[in-house]
Amino acid sequence: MKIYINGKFYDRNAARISVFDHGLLYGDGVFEGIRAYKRLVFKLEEHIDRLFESAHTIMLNIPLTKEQVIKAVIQTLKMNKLDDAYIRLVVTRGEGDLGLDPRKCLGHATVIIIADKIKLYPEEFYKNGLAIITVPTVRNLPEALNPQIKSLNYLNNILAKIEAINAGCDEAIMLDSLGYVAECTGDNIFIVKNDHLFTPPQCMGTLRGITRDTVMEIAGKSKIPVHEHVITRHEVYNSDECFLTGTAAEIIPVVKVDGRIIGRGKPGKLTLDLMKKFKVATKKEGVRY
Ligand code: PXG
Repeated sequence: MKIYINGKFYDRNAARISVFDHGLLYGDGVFEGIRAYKRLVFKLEEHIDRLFESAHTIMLNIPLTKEQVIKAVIQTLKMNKLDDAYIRLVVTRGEGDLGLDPRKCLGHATVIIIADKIKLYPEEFYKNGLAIITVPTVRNLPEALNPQIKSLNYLNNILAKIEAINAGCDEAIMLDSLGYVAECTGDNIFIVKNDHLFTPPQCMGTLRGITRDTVMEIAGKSKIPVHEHVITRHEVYNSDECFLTGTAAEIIPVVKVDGRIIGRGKPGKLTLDLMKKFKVATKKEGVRY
């Protein structure tokens, strides 16, 4: 495996960064998770745009243009001879001193690209659906640390993930500070009611997921009405169908939430149809390498 760090490729064991890197010391940095399917990088421009937006908000200067980042991603995929891959793109503030002050970082962000094989949820979950719970850890407040920033500080999500794991679940619904549904620890959430799709709006502490956008686009083309709307737990419990979306998970059906059976307790018709259409999109769309 060859890993890209600041323009050079290193073997896995030689790919190292400084212990003074503020990405490590403070979670001061941003990242993206991207997928490639059969030598097509899915929604690459969208991921790069989001990376640059995250960086812009935290005033982190990425020392490459968008085109150069795209080139580096492609180069990393080719170097590793991967047809299908999960790409982790990380930009940290770089090496500084033992203080928060980002001005002390050497003025050069650390850019890392790792391309590896993807490990999906077990196939049975796509067939039979996931059981998830809501957890006590509330999603970061948009007015404190906006979830739109895909920062290296994922402790909010990790705390929720730990609560899910302790309860024997693989994913968890995180609520906002008022108790409305925000999103899951690494996925967005959708519900279906009377053939309409609903998902929380960004202002609820919901990341504008690229898979979420893709699902909304597919639904639009299929004439399925989509609403970005406040969602309560009651509405989730009484939905006809529920599913999660994310780059790693793609579209995964949910059949139980907090012990309540969703719909008929099996992946719903609309969910299965969207899963099929999403698969088709990943096979024909993307940047070829
Ligand atoms: N919400 C959150 C909080 C995320 O981190 C998504 C939604 C889905 O967004 P995309 O753009 O991927 O459709 C994410 C992204 C993992 C993992 O290991 C997942 C993400 C990030 C980091 C790791 O499952 N998901």
